[in-house]
Amino acid sequence: MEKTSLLIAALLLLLTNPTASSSMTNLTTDQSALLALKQHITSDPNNFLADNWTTATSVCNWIGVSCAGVLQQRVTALNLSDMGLTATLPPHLGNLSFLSLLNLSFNNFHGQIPKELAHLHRLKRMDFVYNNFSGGVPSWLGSLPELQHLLLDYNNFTGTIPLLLFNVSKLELLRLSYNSLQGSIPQGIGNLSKLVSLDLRYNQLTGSFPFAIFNTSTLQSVDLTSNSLYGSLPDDMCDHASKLEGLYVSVNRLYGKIPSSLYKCRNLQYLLLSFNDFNGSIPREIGNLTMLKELYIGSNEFEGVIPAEMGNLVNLEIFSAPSGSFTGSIPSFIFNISSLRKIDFGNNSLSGSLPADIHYDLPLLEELHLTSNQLSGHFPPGLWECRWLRKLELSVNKFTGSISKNIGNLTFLRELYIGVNNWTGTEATKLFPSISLDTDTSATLVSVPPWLEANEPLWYRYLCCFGISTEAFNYNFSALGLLLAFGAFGYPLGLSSLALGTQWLHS
Ligand SMILES: *[C@@H]1O[C@H](CO)[C@@H](O)[C@H](O)[C@H]1NC(C)=O
Ligand SMILES: *[C@@H]1O[C@H](CO)[C@@H](O)[C@H](O)[C@H]1NC(C)=O
Ligand SMILES: *[C@@H]1O[C@H](CO)[C@@H](O)[C@H](O)[C@H]1NC(C)=O
Ligand SMILES: *[C@@H]1O[C@H](CO)[C@@H](O)[C@H](O)[C@H]1NC(C)=O
Ligand SMILES: *[C@@H]1O[C@H](CO)[C@@H](O)[C@H](O)[C@H]1NC(C)=O
Ligand SMILES: *[C@@H]1O[C@H](CO)[C@@H](O)[C@H](O)[C@H]1NC(C)=O
Ligand SMILES: *[C@@H]1O[C@H](CO)[C@@H](O)[C@H](O)[C@H]1NC(C)=O
Ligand SMILES: *[C@@H]1O[C@H](CO)[C@@H](O)[C@H](O)[C@H]1NC(C)=O
Ligand SMILES: *[C@@H]1O[C@H](CO)[C@@H](O)[C@H](O)[C@H]1NC(C)=O
Ligand SMILES: *[C@@H]1O[C@H](CO)[C@@H](O)[C@H](O)[C@H]1NC(C)=O
Ligand SMILES: *[C@@H]1O[C@H](CO)[C@@H](O)[C@H](O)[C@H]1NC(C)=O
Ligand SMILES: *[C@H]1O[C@@H](CO)[C@H](O)[C@@H](O)[C@@H]1NC(C)=O
Repeated sequence: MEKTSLLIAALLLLLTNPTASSSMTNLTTDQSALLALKQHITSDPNNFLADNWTTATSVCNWIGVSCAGVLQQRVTALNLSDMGLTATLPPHLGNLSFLSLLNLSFNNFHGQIPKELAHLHRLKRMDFVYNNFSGGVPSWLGSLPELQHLLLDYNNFTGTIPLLLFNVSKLELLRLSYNSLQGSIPQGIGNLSKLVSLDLRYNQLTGSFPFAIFNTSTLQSVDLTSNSLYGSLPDDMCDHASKLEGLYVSVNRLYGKIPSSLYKCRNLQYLLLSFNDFNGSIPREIGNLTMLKELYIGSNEFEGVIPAEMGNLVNLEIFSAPSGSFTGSIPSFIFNISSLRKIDFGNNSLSGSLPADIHYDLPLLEELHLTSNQLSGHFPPGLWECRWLRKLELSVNKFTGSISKNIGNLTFLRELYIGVNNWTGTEATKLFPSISLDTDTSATLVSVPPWLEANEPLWYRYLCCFGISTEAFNYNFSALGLLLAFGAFGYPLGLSSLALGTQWLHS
């Protein structure tokens, strides 16, 4: 019953729809359009179309072509994704008047998008990602009433974002990243009331940040990374955009404080603010964003202490806050967020020692960066139990005590920077008994173990330049002995660079 009435409704729609009757097209038209496309293809390395798109069979059986229709079969989807095709687009594609999906992603289509595509009134999804289209983003895209997904990332589009684009009221995904777009982002972008995801990263966009975007209640992700946008985050940004999951605005010219009202974006998982001019302290309310997985706030003008409320971020995987002016100690709660994979507090003014008396619960930790702070005391034994640690940077601090022999358990360690500290190294002596750890023993590198030799360029770069930049002639070659011993004893064999720099290993 229901099906029949639906069918009748569809029939009526077809008969009365002015675009359907006026275009006077049929499946033969579709065939000519596709054959015109085939003729434009200059390279089809896998012969996807050459052998398959022949008039011997109906276009509806051609590879990448889908048909549908009530009265008559028409081409509704063209999906040539990832076929290795090189071609320009013929204007004839504009005759595929029933097309709702056009997926040309991951090929080498180039030239401009022909204006005849403006006739594709039923087009819902247009995916041209990873091609080499050039020229401007056509403004006629704004006249495609059904368009939901417009994906033009990784092409060679130039010029500005056409204002008319924001006339497409059904647009959900708008992606223009990795092109060479210039000019400003019109505030009219706030008119896209169904927008879910906006991705304009890696262009050369200037002007004010399009704050009107936060009026959109459907919004989940905004990525404007690496442009030149200015402005400060508005206090009411989460009043409407409460569904926001990702805010990616690193590498711009944003300033001002993080609004404390940010906690209202309760679904926020990715907050990337690095490389801007944000200032002030981190609001304690950030601890209410318990869904947060990745927090990047480095290379800004932030100051003050890291608020204790952040201990509530039990889903945090990446906490990256390098190159700021954070002071105080590293709060112990950080070491109890067991989801953490990466912690970066390098180049700040953090002091005090790492707590020795707590239970370290970081089973997933892969990277710990604490370089260039004023951290002192012993390196806590608990951290040697982070068995997935790949990168450990402790240089230029005031750590004392020894490098524990438990370092031998870190079999995934690839990079270790421990120079310019005040280690005493007794345990390391036990571990490597043949090495003398006198402060002023100098040694010449006579032979390099094969495992090290293979990594020589990397190793040389880290070892050499790190030390030389601080105290060129006070090189401690017993450190080098330690390095060789790693190879000789088969300890962390994966180690490919070890920067010990200028430091004092007292025996
Ligand atoms: C398709 O339309 C053309 C005119 O545009 C007509 O000549 C042709 O017969 C039609 N083909 C079919 C299968 O209806
Ligand atoms: C063209 O490709 C489709 C899908 O792979 C296949 O079903 C069809 O048989 C092929 N036709 C010819 C003539 O090779
Ligand atoms: C388009 O084709 C690709 C590769 O053949 C396939 O992975 C993808 O699922 C197709 N997409 C649609 C929407 O048909
Ligand atoms: C286009 O095809 C690719 C597969 O190669 C797929 O990942 C993508 O989602 C498709 N685009 C659309 C809009 O369906
Ligand atoms: C893209 O097109 C330009 C000309 O518009 C050409 O110079 C360039 O080599 C092409 N790039 C690729 C990857 O095909
Ligand atoms: C804007 O969209 C409306 C509704 O989809 C449409 O009727 C109108 O033609 C569009 N305006 C322009 C200038 O394309
Ligand atoms: C973009 O186009 C310019 C000029 O048409 C060309 O020189 C450049 O190689 C293209 N870029 C890419 C990534 O193809
Ligand atoms: C946005 O919508 C407002 C009100 O509906 C309208 O006046 C304005 O012209 C629209 N802007 C754009 C760029 O479509
Ligand atoms: C924010 O978290 C604190 C605990 O740190 C809690 O007391 C407060 O009720 C939370 N606020 C909101 C609005 O959820
Ligand atoms: C490696 O870890 C095991 C188990 O935690 C421990 O018994 C052993 O002493 C450690 N070895 C070294 C060299 O730290
Ligand atoms: C290193 O430690 C020694 C004794 O523990 C102390 O005398 C010296 O001042 C320390 N050096 C630095 C740079 O902190
Ligand atoms: C539709 O495409 C144009 C080019 O844009 C051609 O000139 C027309 O011949 C074609 N029409 C049909 C019915 O194939």
